[in-house]
Amino acid sequence: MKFHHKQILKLNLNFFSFFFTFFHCLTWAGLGSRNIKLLRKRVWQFVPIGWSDIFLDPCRNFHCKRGKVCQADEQEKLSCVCQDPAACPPTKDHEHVCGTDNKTYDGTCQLFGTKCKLEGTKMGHQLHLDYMGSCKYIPPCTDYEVDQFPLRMRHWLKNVLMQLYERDLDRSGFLSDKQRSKVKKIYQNEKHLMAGDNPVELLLHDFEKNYHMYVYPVHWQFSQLDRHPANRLLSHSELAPLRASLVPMEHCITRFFQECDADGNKHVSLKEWCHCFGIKEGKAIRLRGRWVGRIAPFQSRQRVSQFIHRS
Ligand SMILES: [Ca+2]
Repeated sequence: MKFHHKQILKLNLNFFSFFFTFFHCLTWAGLGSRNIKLLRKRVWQFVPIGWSDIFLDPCRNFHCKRGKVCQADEQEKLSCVCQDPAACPPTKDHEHVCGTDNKTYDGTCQLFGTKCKLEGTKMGHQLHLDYMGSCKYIPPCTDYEVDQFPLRMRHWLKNVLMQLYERDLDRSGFLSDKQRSKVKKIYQNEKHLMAGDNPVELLLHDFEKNYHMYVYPVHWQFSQLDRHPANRLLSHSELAPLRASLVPMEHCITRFFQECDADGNKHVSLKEWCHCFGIKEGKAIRLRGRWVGRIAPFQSRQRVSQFIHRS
């Protein structure tokens, strides 16, 4: 027998009101709240799976911060308690994460559950998500590499936007109208440097020659990150999603963001961000050393799509 969705809703409401009335009648009849709870538990054993979540779960609209879960006490008073790391849902290999304690966790649930359990301790305070993926050796970032970094990253940001634009042509929803019209200008400019294995010299030359094409991607990435709250300042946790995705491929990103916070107030302002990418200052960034050879991860088109897929 097929039910129309309105009929299903009506059935659900009838079902809910029946139990609501039934349990209240029991209270009036003098049955203790403990007995009612026991009876309720027995009754719900026969309720179809999923219904109890909809009608019974008092936590359904109660939100807890990362690492915590909602719990109802005997009086159905709600509170947030630490997620038991052992009770996290199973994950796949690609969902593993590396903590700042250099331990691999099965997923963010396990990491933040562990952090919560350590709350109040130095270890808990220091534990953060370091990067996505299992822990591995991350080589230190040299002065030479950190100098190259903004060239690669702003070129990469430009190509992330290009790919979003291409995807938007097939199936809209990746970019807003305003973003689409801004990226369209870069996309249609025949001079734009394609993603690929570009030498550092070429990236620098392109940046100096086509500076205007890099301004929007740098601003765009800032606004993507500046959400909680949107205050033109990037906190450690606002930077974390980008940093955590890129560390395994770009080991300089941590040092880069640290140095970007020029006044050392633990936040990267829009001004600091732009300065780090050589934007607004008008010209290319200051060079500390001679740049030779070819560059690594950011140039790869494949890695750009991996990043888009992840985010
Ligand atoms: Ca912010």
